[in-house]
Amino acid sequence: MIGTATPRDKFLAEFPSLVEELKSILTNYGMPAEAVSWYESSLQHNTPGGKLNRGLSVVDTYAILKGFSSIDELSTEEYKKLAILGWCIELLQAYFLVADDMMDQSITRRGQPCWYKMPNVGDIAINDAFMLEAAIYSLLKNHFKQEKYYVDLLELFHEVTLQTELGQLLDLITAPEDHIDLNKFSLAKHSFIVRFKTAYYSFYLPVALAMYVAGITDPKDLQQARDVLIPLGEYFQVQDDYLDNFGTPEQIGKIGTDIQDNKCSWLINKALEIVTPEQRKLLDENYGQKDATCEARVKKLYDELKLGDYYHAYEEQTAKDITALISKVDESRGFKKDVLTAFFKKVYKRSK
Ligand code: GPP
Ligand code: MG
Ligand code: MG
Ligand code: MG
Repeated sequence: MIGTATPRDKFLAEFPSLVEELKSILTNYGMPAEAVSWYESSLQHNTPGGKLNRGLSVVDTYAILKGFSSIDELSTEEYKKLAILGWCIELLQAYFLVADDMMDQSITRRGQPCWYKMPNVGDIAINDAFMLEAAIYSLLKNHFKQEKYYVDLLELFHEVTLQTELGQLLDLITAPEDHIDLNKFSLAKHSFIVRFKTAYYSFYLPVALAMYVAGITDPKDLQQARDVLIPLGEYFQVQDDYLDNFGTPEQIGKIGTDIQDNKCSWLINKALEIVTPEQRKLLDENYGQKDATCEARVKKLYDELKLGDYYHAYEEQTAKDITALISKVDESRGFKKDVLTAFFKKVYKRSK
Protein backbone atom coordinates (compact mmCIF):
# COMPACT_ATOMS: atom_id res chain seq x y z
CA MET A 1 0.00 0.00 0.00
CA ILE A 2 1.26 3.48 -0.84
CA GLY A 3 1.92 6.02 1.93
CA THR A 4 -0.79 6.15 4.59
CA ALA A 5 -3.68 4.78 2.50
CA THR A 6 -6.07 2.87 4.77
CA PRO A 7 -7.84 -0.38 3.78
CA ARG A 8 -10.92 1.78 3.24
CA ASP A 9 -9.04 4.12 0.84
CA LYS A 10 -7.68 1.13 -1.06
CA PHE A 11 -11.18 -0.33 -1.37
CA LEU A 12 -12.68 3.03 -2.41
CA ALA A 13 -10.02 3.33 -5.12
CA GLU A 14 -11.61 0.35 -6.93
CA PHE A 15 -15.02 2.01 -7.18
CA PRO A 16 -14.50 4.55 -10.02
CA SER A 17 -13.54 1.88 -12.56
CA LEU A 18 -16.63 -0.15 -11.63
CA VAL A 19 -18.80 2.93 -12.20
CA GLU A 20 -17.22 3.34 -15.66
CA GLU A 21 -17.80 -0.34 -16.42
CA LEU A 22 -21.47 -0.06 -15.37
CA LYS A 23 -21.97 3.16 -17.35
CA SER A 24 -20.53 1.51 -20.46
CA ILE A 25 -23.32 -1.11 -20.32
CA LEU A 26 -25.85 1.71 -20.76
CA THR A 27 -23.73 3.44 -23.41
CA ASN A 28 -23.52 0.18 -25.39
CA TYR A 29 -27.32 -0.01 -25.39
CA GLY A 30 -27.31 3.47 -26.94
CA MET A 31 -28.85 5.10 -23.87
CA PRO A 32 -28.86 8.92 -24.05
CA ALA A 33 -26.15 10.77 -22.09
CA GLU A 34 -28.86 12.13 -19.76
CA ALA A 35 -29.74 8.60 -18.60
CA VAL A 36 -26.10 7.54 -18.20
CA SER A 37 -25.46 10.61 -16.08
CA TRP A 38 -28.58 9.90 -13.94
CA TYR A 39 -27.34 6.35 -13.32
CA GLU A 40 -23.90 7.64 -12.37
CA SER A 41 -25.47 10.07 -9.86
CA SER A 42 -27.49 7.27 -8.31
CA LEU A 43 -24.42 5.01 -8.05
CA GLN A 44 -22.36 7.81 -6.49
CA HIS A 45 -25.03 9.01 -4.07
CA ASN A 46 -26.05 5.58 -2.83
CA THR A 47 -23.07 3.21 -2.92
CA PRO A 48 -19.95 4.64 -1.20
CA GLY A 49 -20.29 6.99 1.79
CA GLY A 50 -21.17 4.46 4.46
CA LYS A 51 -18.84 2.60 6.79
CA LEU A 52 -18.20 -0.02 4.03
CA ASN A 53 -17.83 -2.69 6.73
CA ARG A 54 -19.63 -5.30 4.64
CA GLY A 55 -17.48 -4.77 1.56
CA LEU A 56 -14.22 -4.54 3.49
CA SER A 57 -15.06 -7.74 5.35
CA VAL A 58 -14.99 -9.76 2.12
CA VAL A 59 -11.35 -8.77 1.59
CA ASP A 60 -10.42 -9.17 5.28
CA THR A 61 -12.08 -12.59 5.54
CA TYR A 62 -10.28 -13.88 2.46
CA ALA A 63 -6.90 -12.69 3.80
CA ILE A 64 -7.52 -14.48 7.11
CA LEU A 65 -8.64 -17.70 5.39
CA LYS A 66 -5.46 -17.62 3.29
CA GLY A 67 -3.32 -17.18 6.41
CA PHE A 68 -2.08 -13.73 5.33
CA SER A 69 -1.16 -11.29 8.09
CA SER A 70 -2.40 -8.30 6.08
CA ILE A 71 -4.51 -7.59 3.00
CA ASP A 72 -1.35 -6.25 1.34
CA GLU A 73 -0.26 -9.85 0.81
CA LEU A 74 -3.01 -10.34 -1.80
CA SER A 75 -1.80 -10.06 -5.40
CA THR A 76 -3.22 -7.13 -7.39
CA GLU A 77 -5.59 -9.41 -9.32
CA GLU A 78 -6.66 -11.25 -6.18
CA TYR A 79 -7.37 -7.96 -4.40
CA LYS A 80 -9.44 -6.67 -7.31
CA LYS A 81 -11.60 -9.81 -7.40
CA LEU A 82 -12.34 -9.67 -3.68
CA ALA A 83 -12.96 -5.93 -3.80
CA ILE A 84 -15.46 -6.40 -6.64
CA LEU A 85 -17.40 -8.89 -4.49
CA GLY A 86 -17.20 -6.36 -1.66
CA TRP A 87 -18.65 -3.68 -3.93
CA CYS A 88 -21.40 -6.12 -4.97
CA ILE A 89 -22.50 -6.26 -1.31
CA GLU A 90 -22.33 -2.48 -1.08
CA LEU A 91 -24.56 -2.31 -4.19
CA LEU A 92 -26.99 -4.75 -2.56
CA GLN A 93 -26.97 -2.53 0.52
CA ALA A 94 -27.51 0.57 -1.66
CA TYR A 95 -30.49 -1.14 -3.33
CA PHE A 96 -31.99 -2.04 0.05
CA LEU A 97 -31.40 1.38 1.61
CA VAL A 98 -32.90 3.39 -1.26
CA ALA A 99 -36.05 1.26 -0.97
CA ASP A 100 -36.03 1.05 2.85
CA ASP A 101 -35.85 4.84 3.19
CA MET A 102 -38.97 5.21 1.04
CA MET A 103 -40.83 2.54 3.02
CA ASP A 104 -39.71 4.03 6.37
CA GLN A 105 -40.27 7.63 5.16
CA SER A 106 -36.80 8.51 6.37
CA ILE A 107 -35.26 11.95 5.85
CA THR A 108 -31.49 11.52 5.90
CA ARG A 109 -28.97 8.74 5.34
CA ARG A 110 -25.19 8.90 5.76
CA GLY A 111 -25.46 12.60 6.61
CA GLN A 112 -27.22 13.60 3.39
CA PRO A 113 -30.83 13.56 2.16
CA CYS A 114 -32.20 10.11 1.33
CA TRP A 115 -32.05 9.51 -2.44
CA TYR A 116 -35.84 9.78 -2.94
CA LYS A 117 -35.70 13.15 -1.13
CA MET A 118 -33.16 14.59 -3.59
CA PRO A 119 -34.40 17.24 -6.05
CA ASN A 120 -36.15 15.69 -9.11
CA VAL A 121 -35.79 12.09 -7.83
CA GLY A 122 -38.95 11.13 -5.85
CA ASP A 123 -40.50 7.85 -7.03
CA ILE A 124 -37.86 7.41 -9.76
CA ALA A 125 -35.83 6.10 -6.81
CA ILE A 126 -37.84 2.85 -7.09
CA ASN A 127 -36.38 2.22 -10.54
CA ASP A 128 -32.95 3.38 -9.37
CA ALA A 129 -33.10 0.77 -6.59
CA PHE A 130 -33.81 -1.97 -9.17
CA MET A 131 -30.86 -0.75 -11.26
CA LEU A 132 -28.52 -0.84 -8.26
CA GLU A 133 -29.50 -4.48 -7.79
CA ALA A 134 -29.00 -5.25 -11.49
CA ALA A 135 -25.46 -3.81 -11.28
CA ILE A 136 -24.49 -6.71 -9.00
CA TYR A 137 -25.27 -9.28 -11.68
CA SER A 138 -23.52 -7.30 -14.43
CA LEU A 139 -20.33 -7.19 -12.35
CA LEU A 140 -20.56 -10.86 -11.39
CA LYS A 141 -20.99 -11.85 -15.03
CA ASN A 142 -18.13 -9.65 -16.26
CA HIS A 143 -15.65 -10.81 -13.62
CA PHE A 144 -16.67 -14.28 -12.39
CA LYS A 145 -18.38 -16.12 -15.26
CA GLN A 146 -15.30 -18.33 -15.82
CA GLU A 147 -15.03 -19.40 -12.18
CA LYS A 148 -16.31 -22.80 -11.11
CA TYR A 149 -18.04 -21.14 -8.18
CA TYR A 150 -19.96 -18.62 -10.39
CA VAL A 151 -23.33 -20.33 -9.87
CA ASP A 152 -22.65 -20.53 -6.12
CA LEU A 153 -22.18 -16.76 -6.06
CA LEU A 154 -25.41 -16.19 -8.01
CA GLU A 155 -27.39 -18.55 -5.78
CA LEU A 156 -25.96 -16.94 -2.67
CA PHE A 157 -26.90 -13.40 -3.75
CA HIS A 158 -30.38 -14.57 -4.76
CA GLU A 159 -31.02 -16.49 -1.54
CA VAL A 160 -29.76 -13.72 0.73
CA THR A 161 -31.80 -11.13 -1.18
CA LEU A 162 -34.96 -13.18 -0.65
CA GLN A 163 -34.16 -13.64 3.05
CA THR A 164 -33.72 -9.87 3.44
CA GLU A 165 -36.99 -9.18 1.64
CA LEU A 166 -38.78 -11.68 3.89
CA GLY A 167 -37.39 -9.85 6.94
CA GLN A 168 -38.43 -6.51 5.47
CA LEU A 169 -41.94 -7.88 4.83
CA LEU A 170 -42.31 -8.94 8.45
CA ASP A 171 -40.79 -5.64 9.64
CA LEU A 172 -43.42 -3.75 7.64
CA ILE A 173 -46.53 -5.82 8.39
CA THR A 174 -45.67 -5.85 12.11
CA ALA A 175 -45.65 -2.03 11.96
CA PRO A 176 -48.90 -0.97 10.26
CA GLU A 177 -49.30 2.83 10.16
CA ASP A 178 -53.03 2.93 10.84
CA HIS A 179 -53.42 0.28 13.51
CA ILE A 180 -51.27 0.46 16.62
CA ASP A 181 -51.36 -2.78 18.63
CA LEU A 182 -48.32 -3.27 20.85
CA ASN A 183 -49.54 -6.80 21.65
CA LYS A 184 -48.25 -7.80 18.20
CA PHE A 185 -44.66 -7.23 19.38
CA SER A 186 -42.33 -9.59 21.25
CA LEU A 187 -38.57 -10.05 21.58
CA ALA A 188 -38.91 -13.43 19.85
CA LYS A 189 -40.62 -11.78 16.87
CA HIS A 190 -37.98 -9.06 16.88
CA SER A 191 -35.22 -11.66 16.75
CA PHE A 192 -36.85 -13.36 13.75
CA ILE A 193 -37.33 -10.07 11.87
CA VAL A 194 -33.79 -8.80 12.36
CA ARG A 195 -32.07 -12.07 11.54
CA PHE A 196 -33.82 -12.01 8.17
CA LYS A 197 -33.78 -8.29 7.36
CA THR A 198 -30.17 -7.63 8.45
CA ALA A 199 -28.04 -10.59 9.54
CA TYR A 200 -27.95 -12.70 6.38
CA TYR A 201 -26.87 -9.96 3.97
CA SER A 202 -24.72 -7.96 6.38
CA PHE A 203 -22.86 -10.78 8.15
CA TYR A 204 -23.23 -14.17 6.52
CA LEU A 205 -22.94 -12.91 2.92
CA PRO A 206 -19.48 -11.24 3.14
CA VAL A 207 -17.94 -14.27 4.84
CA ALA A 208 -19.62 -16.82 2.55
CA LEU A 209 -18.43 -14.93 -0.56
CA ALA A 210 -14.82 -14.97 0.67
CA MET A 211 -15.16 -18.68 1.52
CA TYR A 212 -16.24 -19.49 -2.04
CA VAL A 213 -13.25 -17.64 -3.52
CA ALA A 214 -10.85 -19.26 -1.03
CA GLY A 215 -12.31 -22.71 -1.82
CA ILE A 216 -13.39 -23.39 1.77
CA THR A 217 -16.91 -24.50 0.98
CA ASP A 218 -17.67 -27.64 2.95
CA PRO A 219 -21.35 -27.31 3.96
CA LYS A 220 -20.24 -27.89 7.57
CA ASP A 221 -17.99 -24.83 7.39
CA LEU A 222 -20.67 -22.64 5.77
CA GLN A 223 -22.96 -23.80 8.59
CA GLN A 224 -20.35 -22.96 11.25
CA ALA A 225 -20.02 -19.47 9.78
CA ARG A 226 -23.80 -19.02 9.74
CA ASP A 227 -24.21 -20.25 13.33
CA VAL A 228 -22.09 -17.39 14.65
CA LEU A 229 -22.76 -14.67 12.07
CA ILE A 230 -26.55 -14.74 12.36
CA PRO A 231 -26.54 -14.04 16.14
CA LEU A 232 -23.81 -11.44 15.51
CA GLY A 233 -26.01 -9.78 12.89
CA GLU A 234 -28.92 -9.82 15.33
CA TYR A 235 -26.74 -7.97 17.85
CA PHE A 236 -25.81 -5.44 15.12
CA GLN A 237 -29.48 -4.69 14.42
CA VAL A 238 -30.21 -4.33 18.17
CA GLN A 239 -27.44 -1.70 18.13
CA ASP A 240 -29.16 -0.04 15.13
CA ASP A 241 -32.45 0.01 17.05
CA TYR A 242 -30.73 1.45 20.14
CA LEU A 243 -28.95 4.15 18.09
CA ASP A 244 -32.21 5.04 16.31
CA ASN A 245 -33.31 6.57 19.64
CA PHE A 246 -30.14 7.13 21.67
CA GLY A 247 -27.69 8.11 18.89
CA THR A 248 -27.46 11.66 17.54
CA PRO A 249 -28.05 12.32 13.82
CA GLU A 250 -24.46 13.64 13.61
CA GLN A 251 -23.21 10.33 15.00
CA ILE A 252 -25.34 7.93 12.95
CA GLY A 253 -25.89 10.04 9.81
CA LYS A 254 -29.66 9.49 9.89
CA ILE A 255 -32.67 10.72 11.85
CA GLY A 256 -34.38 7.96 13.83
CA THR A 257 -37.93 7.09 12.74
CA ASP A 258 -38.72 3.88 14.66
CA ILE A 259 -41.11 5.38 17.26
CA GLN A 260 -43.21 7.31 14.73
CA ASP A 261 -43.07 4.34 12.32
CA ASN A 262 -44.54 1.92 14.92
CA LYS A 263 -41.50 -0.38 14.51
CA CYS A 264 -41.05 -3.64 16.41
CA SER A 265 -37.73 -2.30 17.71
CA TRP A 266 -35.64 -3.88 20.47
CA LEU A 267 -36.28 -0.80 22.65
CA ILE A 268 -40.10 -0.98 22.59
CA ASN A 269 -39.97 -4.72 23.25
CA LYS A 270 -37.66 -4.22 26.25
CA ALA A 271 -39.91 -1.40 27.50
CA LEU A 272 -43.02 -3.59 27.20
CA GLU A 273 -41.37 -6.19 29.45
CA ILE A 274 -40.79 -3.76 32.33
CA VAL A 275 -43.52 -1.06 32.23
CA THR A 276 -46.14 -0.38 34.91
CA PRO A 277 -49.81 -0.29 33.76
CA GLU A 278 -49.75 3.56 33.58
CA GLN A 279 -46.55 3.54 31.53
CA ARG A 280 -48.10 0.93 29.24
CA LYS A 281 -51.07 3.28 28.72
CA LEU A 282 -48.68 6.08 27.74
CA LEU A 283 -47.07 3.76 25.16
CA ASP A 284 -50.44 2.60 23.78
CA GLU A 285 -51.49 6.23 23.29
CA ASN A 286 -48.24 7.65 21.90
CA TYR A 287 -46.21 4.92 20.12
CA GLY A 288 -46.52 4.84 16.33
CA GLN A 289 -48.20 8.27 16.06
CA LYS A 290 -46.87 10.55 13.30
CA ASP A 291 -46.52 13.36 15.82
CA ALA A 292 -43.38 14.83 17.38
CA THR A 293 -45.06 15.46 20.77
CA CYS A 294 -46.16 11.82 21.06
CA GLU A 295 -42.66 10.73 20.01
CA ALA A 296 -41.11 12.98 22.70
CA ARG A 297 -43.32 11.36 25.39
CA VAL A 298 -42.10 7.90 24.37
CA LYS A 299 -38.46 9.08 24.34
CA LYS A 300 -38.88 10.54 27.84
CA LEU A 301 -40.32 7.25 29.10
CA TYR A 302 -37.39 5.34 27.52
CA ASP A 303 -35.06 7.54 29.59
CA GLU A 304 -37.09 7.03 32.79
CA LEU A 305 -37.06 3.25 32.23
CA LYS A 306 -33.25 3.42 31.88
CA LEU A 307 -33.41 1.42 28.66
CA GLY A 308 -29.78 2.42 28.05
CA ASP A 309 -28.76 0.33 31.09
CA TYR A 310 -30.73 -2.69 29.84
CA TYR A 311 -29.09 -2.30 26.45
CA HIS A 312 -25.59 -2.24 27.97
CA ALA A 313 -26.39 -5.39 29.99
CA TYR A 314 -27.66 -7.07 26.79
CA GLU A 315 -24.47 -6.02 25.00
CA GLU A 316 -22.22 -7.56 27.69
CA GLN A 317 -24.19 -10.82 27.76
CA THR A 318 -24.20 -11.04 23.95
CA ALA A 319 -20.44 -10.48 23.80
CA LYS A 320 -19.97 -13.42 26.17
CA ASP A 321 -22.39 -15.64 24.22
CA ILE A 322 -20.75 -14.88 20.86
CA THR A 323 -17.25 -15.39 22.25
CA ALA A 324 -18.39 -18.80 23.57
CA LEU A 325 -19.88 -19.72 20.17
CA ILE A 326 -16.63 -18.75 18.41
CA SER A 327 -14.52 -20.84 20.79
CA LYS A 328 -16.43 -23.97 19.70
CA VAL A 329 -15.63 -23.58 15.98
CA ASP A 330 -13.86 -26.57 14.40
CA GLU A 331 -10.91 -25.39 12.27
CA SER A 332 -9.96 -28.84 10.94
CA ARG A 333 -11.17 -28.24 7.35
CA GLY A 334 -9.58 -24.79 6.97
CA PHE A 335 -12.23 -22.45 8.33
CA LYS A 336 -10.79 -20.00 10.90
CA LYS A 337 -12.15 -18.60 14.15
CA ASP A 338 -10.27 -15.38 13.46
CA VAL A 339 -12.71 -14.57 10.64
CA LEU A 340 -15.47 -14.42 13.24
CA THR A 341 -13.43 -12.68 15.92
CA ALA A 342 -12.38 -9.98 13.42
CA PHE A 343 -16.00 -9.38 12.43
CA PHE A 344 -17.11 -9.27 16.08
CA LYS A 345 -14.43 -6.66 16.90
CA LYS A 346 -15.70 -4.42 14.10
CA VAL A 347 -19.15 -4.12 15.63
CA TYR A 348 -18.66 -4.54 19.41
CA LYS A 349 -19.71 -1.33 21.22
CA ARG A 350 -20.09 0.59 17.96
CA SER A 351 -21.58 4.08 18.27
CA LYS A 352 -22.31 4.80 14.59
C1 GPP B 1 -32.50 -2.31 8.26
O1 GPP B 1 -33.65 -1.80 8.83
C2 GPP B 1 -32.87 -3.25 7.17
C3 GPP B 1 -32.66 -3.01 5.89
C4 GPP B 1 -31.98 -1.76 5.46
C5 GPP B 1 -33.09 -4.01 4.86
C6 GPP B 1 -34.07 -3.41 3.90
C7 GPP B 1 -34.56 -4.47 3.01
C8 GPP B 1 -35.24 -4.32 1.85
C9 GPP B 1 -35.65 -5.53 1.11
C10 GPP B 1 -35.58 -3.00 1.29
P1 GPP B 1 -33.80 -0.27 9.31
O2 GPP B 1 -34.97 0.33 8.62
O3 GPP B 1 -33.76 -0.25 10.79
O4 GPP B 1 -32.47 0.43 8.77
P2 GPP B 1 -32.14 1.98 8.96
O5 GPP B 1 -32.21 2.27 10.43
O6 GPP B 1 -30.73 2.10 8.43
O7 GPP B 1 -33.15 2.72 8.15
MG1 MG C 1 -35.07 2.28 7.74
MG1 MG D 1 -36.68 -0.38 7.69
MG1 MG E 1 -32.96 1.36 12.08
